[in-house]
Amino acid sequence: MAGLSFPKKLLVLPVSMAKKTDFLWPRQPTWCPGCGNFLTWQTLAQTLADLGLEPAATVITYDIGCSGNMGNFLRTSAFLGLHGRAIPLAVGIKQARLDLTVLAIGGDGGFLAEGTNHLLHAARRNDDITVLLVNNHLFSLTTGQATPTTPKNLLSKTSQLFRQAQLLNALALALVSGASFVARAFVGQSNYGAILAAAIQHRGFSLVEILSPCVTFDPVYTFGWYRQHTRLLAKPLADRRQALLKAEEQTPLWTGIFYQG
Ligand SMILES: Cc1ncc(C[n+]2csc(CCOP(=O)(O)OP(=O)(O)O)c2C)c(N)n1
Ligand code: SF4
Repeated sequence: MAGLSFPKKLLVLPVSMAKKTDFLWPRQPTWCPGCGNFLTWQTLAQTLADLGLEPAATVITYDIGCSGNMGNFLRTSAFLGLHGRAIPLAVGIKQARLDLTVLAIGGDGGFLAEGTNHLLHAARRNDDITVLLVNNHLFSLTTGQATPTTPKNLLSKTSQLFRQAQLLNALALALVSGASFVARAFVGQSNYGAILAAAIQHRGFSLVEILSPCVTFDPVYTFGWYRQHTRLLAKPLADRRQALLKAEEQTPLWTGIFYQG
């Protein structure tokens, strides 16, 4: 594939003894009770510990937003950036320090509206970062305006302005841009941590679209809805084209690793 390539053999790094609790600040998050972000917070802390990573050698860059607020509750090296700009921050940090594990966390508003260009170019260049796109279908921190992923049947405060708008599909955009690892996960699925782990371990650009219910502003795409409508892929698709077709299906809504090149 085009862009940077990485040695197939993984570098052997010293394994840290850090535990899950070492990745958590001892303070209670301020998300609304029941918000999907709680599960990402807990699952990611466990995954980073399971991977033997060191909190100080793990850098997470954050967008503004409810998902971006995770930077106040996950204990790693961190940079809380501007809305839509967590990806270029992550790219810059990785370019300067190849020894660090670098992730970027942001919402569908940040990565698919304000900062879409950064997502596409990081995928195209195969930058060695992991992007966790927390899709709750809305600009939630600013109380629920429509983003490029807001389905037509979810009536947000600004839906009437965008009735004709085409939705953006994060996985499809990443796949056509050349991303070398593309996955989707629902925060409530049992192998959520395994999908995050595979993305973090992948050498090159990895994207995980995270289906994360906003229990305050989204009455449609609830935990129950996702449990009923998502289905797990048995294994990654054979090629990018097949992955693209699967990524665009809505019924069922597939989760799992779609493509790894
Ligand atoms: C450059 C810039 N534009 C707009 C805002 C206002 N703003 C702050 S949070 C936010 C919504 C965030 O939505 P999203 O990225 O989807 O994350 P969520 O809150 O849904 O997790 C917006 C529009 C900002 N802070 N900076
Ligand atoms: S507004 Fe939505 S996304 Fe934000 S903390 Fe509350 S439930 Fe979570």
